[in-house]
Amino acid sequence: MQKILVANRGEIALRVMRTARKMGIKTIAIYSEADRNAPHVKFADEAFCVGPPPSSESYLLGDRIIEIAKANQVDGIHPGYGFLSENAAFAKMVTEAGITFIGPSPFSIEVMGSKLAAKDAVKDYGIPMVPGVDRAIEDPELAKAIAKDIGFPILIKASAGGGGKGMRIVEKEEELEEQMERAISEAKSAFGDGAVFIEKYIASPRHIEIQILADQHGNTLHLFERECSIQRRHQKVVEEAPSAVLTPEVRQAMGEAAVRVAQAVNYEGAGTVEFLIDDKLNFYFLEMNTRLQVEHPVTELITGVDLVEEQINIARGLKLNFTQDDLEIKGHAMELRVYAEDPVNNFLPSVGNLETYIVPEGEGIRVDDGFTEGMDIPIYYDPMIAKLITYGSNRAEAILKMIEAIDQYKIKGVETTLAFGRFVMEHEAFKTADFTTHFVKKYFTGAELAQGKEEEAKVAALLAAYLTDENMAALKAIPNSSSNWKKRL
Ligand code: MV4
Repeated sequence: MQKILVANRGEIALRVMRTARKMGIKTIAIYSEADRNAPHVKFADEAFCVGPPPSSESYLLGDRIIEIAKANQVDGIHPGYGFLSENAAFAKMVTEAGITFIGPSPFSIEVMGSKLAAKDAVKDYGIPMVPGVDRAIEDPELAKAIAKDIGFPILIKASAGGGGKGMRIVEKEEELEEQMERAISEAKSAFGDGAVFIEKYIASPRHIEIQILADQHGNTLHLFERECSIQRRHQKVVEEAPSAVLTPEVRQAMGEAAVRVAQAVNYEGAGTVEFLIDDKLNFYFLEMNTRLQVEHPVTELITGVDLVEEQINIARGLKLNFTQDDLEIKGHAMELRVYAEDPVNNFLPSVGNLETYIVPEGEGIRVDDGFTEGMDIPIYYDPMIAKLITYGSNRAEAILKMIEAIDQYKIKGVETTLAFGRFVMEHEAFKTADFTTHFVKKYFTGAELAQGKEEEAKVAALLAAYLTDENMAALKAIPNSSSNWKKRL
């Protein structure tokens, strides 16, 4: 493999290209008109515009991307995450064009894209599942009988759903019929597939996922877990590896279960098997993500494995050059997703210009980003600016390093989730690892940060009051300073 096209943008496009370059592989970027000056375009050896800013007219145009690849002697296409990464039809088209899709087979993508098909595929592999049914339910009377059998509360899920979309909690029998009808019609309009099923609702779980690597020669390994319980409305905000609560025994059992899930669909490449765990550390298989995940760096830091390098080598047909026994967890890694959102204002998107953008540096600090100072954050895509990742010899160290890195990170021009990250890192429940997926909802209102902001504003106002008109004039003579002051006030 000598030339790779990265069918993505932003931080993940850059992250993939860095490894490709390290491996001596040439890189091709694609970009939309909104991303003309983006770092991933500048970094690549060659770059091609695929269309106007909306994803549907650019990054999602599989045909166009494959045409560019064919016209430029590309050997492999890396899809990153999001966009076309879990599109089985795209993976198939790439392969049929004689290009290597750096990811799993269309078959694996398709099976895991349907929760019901996934459950069916793994049913003979001894994987712990949430009590429930593994087929689509349409008849409300049947649903009631099943729900009574499982016990309320239950959860209705859409087979084609993802990221919590189309999920409905049902507390009692009287609500079931109406909720089911709604779930079915929602699933039809959102996914074009009205299949829904029922599971017992695990009320206060933690979200643990296992990283998998599988080569084309039958070797399937796990690279331990990531804990992603700190999320807001199904958007992950903080991830870490390892989880602070798994015992070595549960870790091994989950790792082995995840390997069997991958084997059930002849998985090839990097993948992630998602589980819920309850307060007794019982674990239940949820779904498998057939892509490189946003939070993959925390696994890289604790294992020393470059997951993109492994993806490329697997796609080339190479055998994994390590075994399960070679892998061990060393230290602890923490990741904060830095979004252009205002945590004080209900995480409202805060797009605009990165007037100041200075990233933290130092031992144990990694920043995966796709922006530079002065750039606009486009409104068309995911509002994630960067991933701030820290590493320490233990969890407390990784947390301290994160706080230090947040303090060093200087972003002006847009609101970000940096201060929210600090709130999490300093929270007693987080520090003691006593949390569930309800952490944000339970502890964060926004007022916690608003107070800090008020203080800041007061200081600025006081300072301004002391400034005479002459001082102000002097200040204005310094380029840019007056405009900065106005913004801070
Ligand atoms: C659940 C659950 C409780 N019980 N399933 C949310 C997204 C999708 N991947 C599965 N999800 C859940 N499934 C049962 N039977 C709770 C969630 C859930 C959740 C899972 C992982 C991380 C964050 C979450 C937030 C709310 C609900």
